[in-house]
Amino acid sequence: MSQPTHAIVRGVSDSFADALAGAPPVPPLDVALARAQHAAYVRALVDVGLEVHALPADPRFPDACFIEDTAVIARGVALVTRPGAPSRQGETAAVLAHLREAIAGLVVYAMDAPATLDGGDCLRVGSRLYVGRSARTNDAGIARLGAAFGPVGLEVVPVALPAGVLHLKTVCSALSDTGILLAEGTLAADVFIGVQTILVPAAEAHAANVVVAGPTRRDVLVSADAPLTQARIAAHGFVVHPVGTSELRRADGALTCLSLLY
Ligand code: CIR
Repeated sequence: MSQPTHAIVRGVSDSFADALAGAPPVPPLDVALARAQHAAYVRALVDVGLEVHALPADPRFPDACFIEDTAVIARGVALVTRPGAPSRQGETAAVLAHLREAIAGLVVYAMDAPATLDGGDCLRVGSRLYVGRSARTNDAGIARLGAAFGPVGLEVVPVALPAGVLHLKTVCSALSDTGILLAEGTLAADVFIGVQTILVPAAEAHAANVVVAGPTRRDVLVSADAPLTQARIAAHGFVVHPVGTSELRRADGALTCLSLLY
């Protein structure tokens, strides 16, 4: 896995209380708490050595802080997506402009209807790019992903998601080029080809989504309220950085959702 040096994030909007959520949040989402958790996340990215660029929040798009869904970036290529939720499709304009203007040498592609794809459905492990076929990501989106990343040597592997799982990375994430975290009882581990799997206990399923960074890719941002998962990750020689995610989670967000790394 090449080592990311930069992160792009997007602020939590005043309209965040209207963010999409599978289960309507009761009580309503707390924008101030979400902002505080987002700020702590950005500090953790900086602490592990990433240069962070923040795009401004936009009240037209309550979910825009979940910027991961708007692009897939790997091997010098960026595919700006067409998110599966219609209310999120306008989020991509600012991301496209930033990727085109600010990152020299990046090849930037866009995605057209009828394709839809959320970045949260894309999990790169080594030279494979697993992609969840989900309520947000359709076959045309998966084909577009293959057309963008096949030429740079990434093999796209579709994965059917169980009903009720929002994104592939809702239940798993990469720890290295050869290892993943996977929430117990969600996907069969043999979906992933030749990788070592660390299981996350069902009670901490949300913590299967982590961000790996740092100069030697040994720093891992992990949900703060997941002690068993933190211990399992640490036992494999990683340095754990706990980050609070409770309010972002109530809008179905997790750690990878909040940044684009490159
Ligand atoms: C949504 O439903 O689109 C947002 N409320 C949550 C998106 C989370 N994104 C991600 O996991 N990549």
